[in-house]
Amino acid sequence: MNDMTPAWHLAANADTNPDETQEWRDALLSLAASEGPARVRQILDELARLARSQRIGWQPELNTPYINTIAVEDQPAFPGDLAVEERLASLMRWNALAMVVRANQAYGELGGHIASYASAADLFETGFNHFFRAGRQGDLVFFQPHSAPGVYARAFLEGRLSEADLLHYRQEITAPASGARGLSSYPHPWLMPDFWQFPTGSMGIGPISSIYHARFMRYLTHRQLLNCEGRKVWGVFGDGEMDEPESMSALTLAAREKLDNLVWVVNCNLQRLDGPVRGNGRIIDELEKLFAGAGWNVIKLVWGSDWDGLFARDTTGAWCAPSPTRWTARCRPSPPKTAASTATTSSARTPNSRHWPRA
Ligand SMILES: Cc1ncc(C[n+]2csc(CCOP(=O)(O)OP(=O)(O)O)c2C)c(N)n1
Repeated sequence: MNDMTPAWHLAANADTNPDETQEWRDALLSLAASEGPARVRQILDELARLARSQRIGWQPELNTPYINTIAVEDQPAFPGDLAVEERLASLMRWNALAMVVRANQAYGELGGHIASYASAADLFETGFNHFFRAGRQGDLVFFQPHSAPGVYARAFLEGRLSEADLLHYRQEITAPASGARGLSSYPHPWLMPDFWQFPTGSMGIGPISSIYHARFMRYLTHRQLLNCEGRKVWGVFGDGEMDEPESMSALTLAAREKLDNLVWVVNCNLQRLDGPVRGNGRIIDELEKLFAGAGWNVIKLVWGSDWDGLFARDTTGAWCAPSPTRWTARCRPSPPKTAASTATTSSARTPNSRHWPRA
């Protein structure tokens, strides 16, 4: 707290008995050290139940610490060649940028939101290389619309698009005259039927469609009309898109129907094309509360592995405490599994060291 802290806040959080507080802290830490986190969760649940029965009026926060949900020691070995994947991602970032800049040079009004893909490239590549499964019995993927240039850049490296195609980004009408196909600005199966599965350019439609697709796939399987077991619906969306009422409106349906065939990856790049980040809050915290409250299993990816060394030196937990007076929030377990999951991410990284264990 500093001198600017309003008086009411001080009054509400003032510790009336610091020694007693310390005793409770010590008790909890010693329980964690001797019996482990499961026992601590049990005790905290019990105390919460007791507080409710006494009408104490306390409610646990829905936020977990501002750190990655999966601890470094729980990460499996990386099932690929990280160096090669990073090199490929760099090539794609570059080609996506070159494609958009060239279109803009040819026609000044053509842009391409290159920062969207720049922030999402690693998420997409991880999906393409390790999760998304193609084919008629494969997965369904809803791509963050403004990241389309990166998907074209990948298709170019795979030989599915030519250089001439890339030279006609957002020029579908004139492209055929040059023997090329035009590339639509955003994912659009009507304009590029053999390329995109879903149109996502209209904010909010992709998220809600992904939920209903996952629901319908469940229905088909249950009615024995089509076996969709093992197939997943993936949605990569921006944090700005989460502002759309459509994005949020079916979250509880997904949880209620236990749609564990649905995974959303929310790319929290804090960009929001046409809107500022709200107040002093943290978007990852905001979204975590929303999704957890709706019954989703939230997996946060906040820090890249270059931060591991710094976290390892934080022996008191000071780094991830939400505020000095609310230390217990550090001990809250993440909510149990439910329907689907969302990962939030930032691209905070520095280029040199890599600590991710290799397969
Ligand atoms: C229904 C609708 N309203 C408005 C827009 C205009 N629009 C384009 S991008 C964008 C915000 C995108 O923010 P975010 O989802 O965070 O993506 P990023 O900034 O990473 O590209 C908006 C509102 C739109 N595409 N669709």
